Amino acid sequence: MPVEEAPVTSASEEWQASACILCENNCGITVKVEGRRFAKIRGDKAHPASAGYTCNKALRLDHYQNGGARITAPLRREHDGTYTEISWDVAITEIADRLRAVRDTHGGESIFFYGGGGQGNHLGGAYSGALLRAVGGRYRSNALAQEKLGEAWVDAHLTGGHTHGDFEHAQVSVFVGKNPWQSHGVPRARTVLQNIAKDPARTMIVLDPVRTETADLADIHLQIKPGTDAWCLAAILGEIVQQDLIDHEFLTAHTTEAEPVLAALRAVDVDAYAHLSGVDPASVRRAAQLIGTAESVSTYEDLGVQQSPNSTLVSYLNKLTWLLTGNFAARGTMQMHSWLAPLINYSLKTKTTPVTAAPMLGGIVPCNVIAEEILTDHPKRFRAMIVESSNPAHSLADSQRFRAAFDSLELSVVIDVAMTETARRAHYVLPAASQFEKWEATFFNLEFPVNTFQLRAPLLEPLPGTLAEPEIYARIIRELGVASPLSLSVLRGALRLGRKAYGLTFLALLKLDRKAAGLAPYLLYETLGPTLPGGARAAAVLWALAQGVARRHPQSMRRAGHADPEALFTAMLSERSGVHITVDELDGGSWTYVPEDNRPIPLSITPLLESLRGLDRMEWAHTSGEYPFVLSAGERRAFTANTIFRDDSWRRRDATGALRISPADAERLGLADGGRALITTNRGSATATVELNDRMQDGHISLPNGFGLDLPGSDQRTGVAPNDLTDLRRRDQFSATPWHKHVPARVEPVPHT
Ligand SMILES: Nc1nc2c(c(=O)[nH]1)N[C@H]1C(S)=C(S)[C@@H](COP(=O)(O)OP(=O)(O)OC[C@H]3O[C@@H](n4cnc5c(=O)[nH]c(N)nc54)[C@H](O)[C@@H]3O)O[C@H]1N2
Ligand SMILES: Nc1nc2c(c(=O)[nH]1)N[C@H]1C(S)=C(S)[C@@H](COP(=O)(O)OP(=O)(O)OC[C@H]3O[C@@H](n4cnc5c(=O)[nH]c(N)nc54)[C@H](O)[C@@H]3O)O[C@H]1N2
Ligand code: SF4
Ligand SMILES: [Mo]
Repeated sequence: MPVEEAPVTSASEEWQASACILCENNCGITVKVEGRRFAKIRGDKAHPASAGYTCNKALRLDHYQNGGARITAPLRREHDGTYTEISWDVAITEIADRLRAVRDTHGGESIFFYGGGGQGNHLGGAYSGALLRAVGGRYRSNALAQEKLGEAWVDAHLTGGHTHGDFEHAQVSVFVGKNPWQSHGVPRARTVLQNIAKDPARTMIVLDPVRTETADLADIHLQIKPGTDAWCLAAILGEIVQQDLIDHEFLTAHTTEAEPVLAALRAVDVDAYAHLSGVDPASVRRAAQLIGTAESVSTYEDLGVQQSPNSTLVSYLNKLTWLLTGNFAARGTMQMHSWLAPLINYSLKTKTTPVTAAPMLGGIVPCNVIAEEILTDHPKRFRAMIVESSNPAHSLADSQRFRAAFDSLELSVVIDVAMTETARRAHYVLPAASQFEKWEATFFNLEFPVNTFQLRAPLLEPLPGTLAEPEIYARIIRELGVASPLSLSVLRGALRLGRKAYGLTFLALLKLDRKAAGLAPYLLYETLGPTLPGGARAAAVLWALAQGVARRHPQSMRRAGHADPEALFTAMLSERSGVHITVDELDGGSWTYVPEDNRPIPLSITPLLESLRGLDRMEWAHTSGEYPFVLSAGERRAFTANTIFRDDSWRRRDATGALRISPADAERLGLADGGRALITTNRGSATATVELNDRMQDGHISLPNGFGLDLPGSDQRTGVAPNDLTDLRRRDQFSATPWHKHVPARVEPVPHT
């Protein structure tokens, strides 16, 4: 069946709806396109979540679309390390042949998938599972395995799923290792933060070693020593329990196993733990009093703790602050939400990785073991890797180790828009159409009580030579010849009778043929896809996801105005600025999302309670005489955006990604503002421009994320690639998430040459 062409306006007077692709908020934007340039970008007032809001970065998106470094033909790496442009047909045939060979020799499980979407694009990734199944693969990972796996495991124990704060209404808002002023994560973050700061009846508490822009707006800034959150949160919880600020009614009605938790917290020496974390016990007590007596509390934990020592324990303690005080499932408190497609598997049944037997929390291979799963002679090692929409040679801890591992693979394929650090080492590089050249969407649908979704239409024709990911996956699967032609023709036949017949046939097929279940996205793409209007073939998978919403949350879906899944699907296809997928009651509505096994919420997590009890014996400092500083390697700043922009000129400030250091440390070391410093860790060294910054405390230094790219035609990097300095062995004991924010380091002046 022919694929229709997308209706594309390449030189248009019209404002076209789309979204920003730089962080999980995906604020709606409208764009005026001139030729292939984004002449004007504005916040989209019609967007159901962002309502016209954007931060400074969205207006720079032309640097993503037209910033260079695009690839326009499939590339094959030759023996001498050079790349040859090949046709799509040749690329697909060769890749399918080589995948087949790896599968036949070592088993499909040796084929490993990494990525499947970044900050703005998850639609392609929805089809990647079909390719993995087609080759018999089981293992995959992505950036969430560098941040959220410990938190997800704690969530799986407690509420059984992801929770999100209601910062619009919370009386007390707590940010733990999170700087929403710069990094967002909270929709319309700057407005929300300013509203909290302006309102005398509302309070903000920030735990951060840096006096961030968010901390500037806070009522209480607990400026802890880096890496000591576990002690600080234990002290807050200790005070809550010891002063009996807990919500007994909530605990009795909605939780079990509280007693071991309360006993462990009664034993906490509040003053000692506050001192250990470098803060005044009086501030800790005030924070505890506020959290314990507020009408509503919402918290947000992020990389400052999720990429630091004790991260899984800290997630647990953070969640206990709102659970023990009954701040769940009510206005202003922590809420659960619907999913269109869950990003993580919230299950306690944990598989392990094939070589190092690392627990795969959330069903995902932890990033820090990937190199170890490859660089070994173990028969079950990964032999092939497919990377999509991700740049692990830059973003994984210990770049040297990852690169050695990647280079040793029998087959590596990178699907990207640009010639990234990872692409530059792959056997094959497949050029993707950009996120503004195809139908695209994210599954960052994490809001409550109104959860939204936006299917974005292409703003421009694909750059010649590029393809959208669903088409790339489909071509490889076709070449592998794994889907039964009979299934495809039965589905097409049923579809001619209408979507209802199609749905029933699909279900029957999935029951009959287990292989079909694994290939489902591909089958949808091949059958339903070509019938969708405007060339929105990639949206086929949304049809199945809409069925899932209707099955799991029928009332919430109806409250959002969709009578049935077909209506939801139609709305997703046609509303260019996005739709409400579910609507719930602020008070109590969250409980419908708590799985039965988690009702009542079991509060004890035995191994984490053991860690909590062991805090008084635990070493908190990881620095040494040789490496006396704590380096936060990868801070979000006004002009960082992961490695999505590959064009340094997008930045208006901090062009070289300065090393921030306190004025006192700088003076002691003889470093001048604007001078150069050499930063050394046990894994490498790098030089950076120095910025004296009184937001930093002594002993703590920071470098921004996303710098240090290897751009074509230049052997000069701008700024430091943070993972040249990190060590994959420094990782959480439960989730193996990296300690990017806690890298022991040394700093020295670089003499002028
Ligand atoms: N501008 C911008 N925004 C982004 C991104 C971007 O690249 N640029 N990336 C997006 C992505 S992928 C993510 S995951 C989010 C991340 O968003 P955030 O987690 O907010 O980002 P970070 O700046 O990495 O870290 C947050 C804070 O942790 C603090 N911190 C460091 N060490 C510690 C510690 O030991 N304890 C505590 N409590 N805090 C500590 C840092 O000082 C910093 O202020 O941002 C998203 N938004
Ligand atoms: N030291 C240190 N390391 C870190 C962090 C840190 O704070 N410190 N943060 C970690 C975190 S939280 C994250 S999220 C990761 C992010 O790191 P990665 O997951 O590696 O992803 P990004 O840097 O966001 O890069 C996105 C990639 O997608 C490509 N791309 C863009 N659009 C498209 C498209 O339409 N199709 C395809 N196929 N590709 C596209 C871009 O060119 C780029 O290569 O980094 C992690 N690494
Ligand atoms: S908050 Fe800023 S970076 Fe994030 S999606 Fe919105 S405009 Fe883009
Ligand atoms: Mo991230």
